[in-house]
Amino acid sequence: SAINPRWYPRYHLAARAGWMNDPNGLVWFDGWYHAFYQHHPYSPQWGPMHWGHARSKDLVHWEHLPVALAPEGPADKDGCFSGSAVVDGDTLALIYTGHKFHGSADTDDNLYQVQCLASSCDGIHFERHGMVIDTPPGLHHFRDPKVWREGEFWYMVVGSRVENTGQVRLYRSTDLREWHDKGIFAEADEGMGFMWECPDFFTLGDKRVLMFSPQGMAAEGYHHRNLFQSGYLLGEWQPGQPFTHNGEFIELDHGHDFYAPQSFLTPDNRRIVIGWLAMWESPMPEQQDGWAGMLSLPRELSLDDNHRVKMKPADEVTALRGSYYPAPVRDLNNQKVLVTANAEAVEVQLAWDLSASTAEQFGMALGDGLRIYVDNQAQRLVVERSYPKYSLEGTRSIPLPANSLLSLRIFIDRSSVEVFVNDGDACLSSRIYPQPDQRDISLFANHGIASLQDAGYWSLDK
Ligand code: DQQ
Repeated sequence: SAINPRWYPRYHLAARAGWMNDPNGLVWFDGWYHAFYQHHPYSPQWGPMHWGHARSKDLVHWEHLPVALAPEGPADKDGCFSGSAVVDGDTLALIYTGHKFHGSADTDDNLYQVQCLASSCDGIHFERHGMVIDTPPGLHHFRDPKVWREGEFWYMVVGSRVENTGQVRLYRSTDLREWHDKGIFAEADEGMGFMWECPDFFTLGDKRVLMFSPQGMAAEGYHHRNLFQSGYLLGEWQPGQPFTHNGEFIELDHGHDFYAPQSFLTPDNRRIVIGWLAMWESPMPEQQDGWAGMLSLPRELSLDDNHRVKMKPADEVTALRGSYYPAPVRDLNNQKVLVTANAEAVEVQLAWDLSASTAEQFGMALGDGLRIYVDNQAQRLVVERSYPKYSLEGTRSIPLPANSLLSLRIFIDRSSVEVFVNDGDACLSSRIYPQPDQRDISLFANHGIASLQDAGYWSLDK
């Protein structure tokens, strides 16, 4: 049966039906990019987790494949939770968390999370090998293994909770089956969360990056506004040792809906990240249509001169571009100008000259529900959603860049928006739920002038 097209993405990966959360096992294997994901195929709600599966030649056109892992037990009888993939010789290995309760599922005391292995020669059919790391004594939350190769060893980081402190643990192996406990890799300081989910560890430029998704960081001003966050610590590492970080936890995305990102390397050594475009507390109105959740665009990471991680759309994303339509406007003076009607799958490019823009607010609107605008008084770039019918209202924002150019690449795909600021300096990702007659894009300036150096859009999904 056909899926209701009103919110189902045209160029992002979503389950054909049912529920999706975290991306898992992102990897290049035998000529294909593989994306697995947390999946409940039987309903659009979270349930016993399976690994959904898709592959792509170019990271933007995806082919769905059969479910790769199902919770068949004994080690994973209540769910195949998040994990990663590595290429081991001719085989594709998946390392994931077996989730199980001994007794009733209403208390963490009965919860056991163990790390499991599965492998495949064709990248489609997987043989499960069961548990390779048991739950350490006294722990219950112990999940989301990320494995990488360095020198002669495999290493694995695993997220965990020790009482009320988030932790990452380190393991080492030569064969992916027998693992040695190398102790605590990193641990939350005061206020940094009670559980660290989905740790990932990699080299970027001359730094090491620990990317993870902490639960339990309190909102503070404009920071940590979602229920859970995703971000990173930068630091140094000697193989086998704990990670030493310098500086604070920095959020990777500043929108309403981005969680549990995972990274992988392309054959030409770009570090790409994909996240879940949803948040646990989100109302997810697409559940009415039998599906929920989508993955973000692939995003390339780099380190800037100030040692901040930049995140911009992977080059492959431009392959989606169809025709380009320049916007019929340069300067706006207290007015609103229609750019296009019925924008379902578009990339809008805008470059504002901030020093020549005096308007109190100026930016782009999609129908009555979404505005992406500069608040000149607050000196912030704001993403504002207003879908009261679905209890989705409110803003996320970032400070304006120090230079006078604000350039935006805004990707709309029916029920998502991803805003990339100044070539990767910041990103805001949110889910949106416009009605069919609320898809017109306009540019506006309120109370004053706004000056555009560039404005137009591409139709996407070629
Ligand atoms: N989702 C998975 C867990 C992970 C969490 C369960 C993060 O493995 O910790 O679906 O969203």
